[in-house]
Amino acid sequence: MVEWTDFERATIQDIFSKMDYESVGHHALARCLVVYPWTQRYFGNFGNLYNAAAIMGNPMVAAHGAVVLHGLGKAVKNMDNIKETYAELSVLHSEKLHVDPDNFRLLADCLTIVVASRLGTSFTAEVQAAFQKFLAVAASALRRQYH
Ligand code: HNI
Repeated sequence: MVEWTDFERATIQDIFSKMDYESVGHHALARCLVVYPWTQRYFGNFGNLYNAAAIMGNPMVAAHGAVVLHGLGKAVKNMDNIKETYAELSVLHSEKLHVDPDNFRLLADCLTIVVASRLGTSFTAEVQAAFQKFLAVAASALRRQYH
């Protein structure tokens, strides 16, 4: 089981409690689709992803970004049991969506960048370390049902 320090727990909970899931999710997913264009292949039914402006303005990207963030919010509420919390979601991404698990890391990096830009100077190195640890644990739980 993952061990969390009091600082890590408090930091993760603080970041998510103040987060605008809709906006942060939207920007993080849009960034991922622009910066790593091969991730667009999973969203063939989302319509126009032609360029950065189209991606940002696509309402399905906005909606799905929020879904992903709410998914992460579930892990925040279950920090001691992220594996179990994500068991079904892992099966879905593996067996149904066939998402290459390397992409979890790419989306996590885009999310880190969006959160860093929102938090400004309060996103210290220690806060970043806690945040990235959390995302790494979430990504590893999402990878668990791949075989
Ligand atoms: Ni992901 C659906 C959570 C990363 C592609 N994804 C979901 C759903 C949640 C979710 C929640 C909705 C499930 C349902 O309907 O029951 N995804 C997460 C989380 C991460 C993540 C927490 C990592 C932080 N997903 C990714 C990545 C990709 C991805 C990196 C591809 C690049 N996800 C999808 C696709 C769907 C999806 C595709 C289905 C979308 C749809 O509605 O058609």
